[in-house]
Amino acid sequence: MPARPIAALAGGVGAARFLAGLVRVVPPEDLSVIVNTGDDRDFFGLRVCPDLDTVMYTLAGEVDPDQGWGRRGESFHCLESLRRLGGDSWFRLGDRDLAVHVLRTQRLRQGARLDEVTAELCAAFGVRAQLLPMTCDPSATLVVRQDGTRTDFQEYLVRDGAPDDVAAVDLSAAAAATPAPGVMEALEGASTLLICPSNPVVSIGTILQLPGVRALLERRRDAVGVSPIIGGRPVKGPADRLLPCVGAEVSALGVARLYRDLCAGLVIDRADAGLATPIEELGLRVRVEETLMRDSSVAMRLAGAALELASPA
Ligand code: FO1
Repeated sequence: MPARPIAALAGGVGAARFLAGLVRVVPPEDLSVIVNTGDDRDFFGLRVCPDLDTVMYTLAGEVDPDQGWGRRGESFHCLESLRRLGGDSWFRLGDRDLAVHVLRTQRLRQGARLDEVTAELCAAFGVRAQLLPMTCDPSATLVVRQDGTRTDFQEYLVRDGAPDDVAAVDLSAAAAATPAPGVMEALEGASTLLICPSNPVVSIGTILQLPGVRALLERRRDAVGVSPIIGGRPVKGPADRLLPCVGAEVSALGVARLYRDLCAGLVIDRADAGLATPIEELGLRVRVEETLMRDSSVAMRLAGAALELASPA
């Protein structure tokens, strides 16, 4: 099958909102999305893939609009019952969401690969963009805490509330994994490469750890990224606690320095217009836009701006 014209690297909520804008300015069939699986883990024996599901639910119009993750109109009867029976309930798995994890786990146990199951789920949800897990192999991101303990990413983020006691991020599982079928082909064959506004360390950084991915992007050096940092703060999530672990400043300039060898351009927020010149001095084209995606019209404009930056006249 020929590669789709646009390939995007994606994490969770920020990426999903951006991609929902993108599929309103280009045909969804033109898009392949390579999604981080470093956040995936098992709960109650069920395989949960938060970033894949966040992107899938958002593109299907099924996401909880306030949280940005989980399903719209969700209930929590199963989780509440599990809690009463003594099960862990810190990770809010809703009843409708659980149906997806049950089906995914069943298909994986039948021998289907994660990319195949993802395609089946996307078809069932009517998602026409191609969602590719970055890998079908184990790829769990671990957070190394200052006391030396290593915590699974969801335990760090959700159970423990993302404290600032992070010493390092361990992406070695991703580095030992093989890209899922179709990932390298999508990245090689796309005429436009986008890096969604996702955490540069634990979402995009995890995908870049996969053997061959960073090298491919460096060889092309034509990707366009969207900064997830506005005015020195992440829109959502723990990027401000994790960027310093890789020696990066928590700013659009810090993101630009991380992406400079991969990207031709970076879209930054209006609040960061003053950083345009230093980012251009790194050799990147810059576009200043509203990047806080309060509604779909902002997401559409942002996606359009990223596409224009990728293909300058
Ligand atoms: N994030 C939370 O902050 N609390 C939760 O209880 C929670 C549950 C959850 C369940 C399914 C799912 O797909 C995502 C969920 N998330 C939750 C979001 C998730 O932890 C993160 O947003 C991503 O892993 C980071 O991209």
